[in-house]
Amino acid sequence: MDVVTLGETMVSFTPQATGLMRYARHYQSAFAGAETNTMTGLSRLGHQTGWISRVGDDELGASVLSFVRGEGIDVSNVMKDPTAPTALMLKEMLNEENVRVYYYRQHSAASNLQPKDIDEAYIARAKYLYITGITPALSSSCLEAVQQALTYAKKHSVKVIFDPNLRKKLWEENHARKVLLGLAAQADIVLPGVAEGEFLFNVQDEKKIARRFIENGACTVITKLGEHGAYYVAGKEEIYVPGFKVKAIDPVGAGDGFAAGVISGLLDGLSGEEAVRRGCAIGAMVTTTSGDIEGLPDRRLLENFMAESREDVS
Ligand code: KDG
Repeated sequence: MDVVTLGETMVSFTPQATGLMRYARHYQSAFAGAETNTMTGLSRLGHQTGWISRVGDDELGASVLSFVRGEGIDVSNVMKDPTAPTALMLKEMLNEENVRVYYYRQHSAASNLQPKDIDEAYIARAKYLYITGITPALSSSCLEAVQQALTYAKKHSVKVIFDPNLRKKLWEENHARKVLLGLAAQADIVLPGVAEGEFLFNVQDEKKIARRFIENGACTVITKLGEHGAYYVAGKEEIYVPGFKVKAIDPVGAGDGFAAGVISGLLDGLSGEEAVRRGCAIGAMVTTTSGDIEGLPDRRLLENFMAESREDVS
């Protein structure tokens, strides 16, 4: 296994028309979950991935399982929980710039995830453990499960990659700050956005953000700068990697695609800078389609995109 992760995957419903959702009559369904978005990106590039979770023992749980399995992600460590439902997410597109998200995930099956669901051998076999700040926000047992996975990763020298993925709707801010900083301290590589750096350290500048994460314990920090690319810091190396110019229509899922690109590059033995460049390319590609995973490329699409697209070197 190259990369394993744990987290919740939901069924998402988006009205087909823009405007207040109270008037919506037709919805499009899809799947949403930052961790499985990233595993999908990796799987499309040919990497071996695994997902640890719970889904409800219900029809939506069955659809999540077959979707994730269909993307080539190992689901042998996903349990069907008969005591709780699969979670839902609704996206209200007020207009193209203003999207509101409503979660129906409290007491969901995935929020019942427990430390005992984490199989030590499964983590030990992976090269990377990928975690985000969403799973620990779901419940105290989910937080314990993330910590258990981290403990096993450390014990077996599995590298830990952490995307803080702040979701303010899911938890109280002071608690979130404390937990996210604690997890970032144990990660080898942290992938924050500027807003998360600001939330955690009250600084906006990417150089200061990187410095604070390194003081907090990380070895490598790659700060996402949206269309402008990313700022990579590892040891004495500090590099700005430009973003790719695209016509973006939906930014959601770009960060997950970015993570997939960076991890894929590292798995392929690229330099840190080249891995981040791959991350920027996939992040940009994801924004060109509506939906979180539809723009994730296979190898051929990625190579063509990187060969043909222009980078923002301004
Ligand atoms: O990163 C995209 C995610 O926001 C989406 O797929 C849903 O995991 C999700 C969440 O918790 O918001």
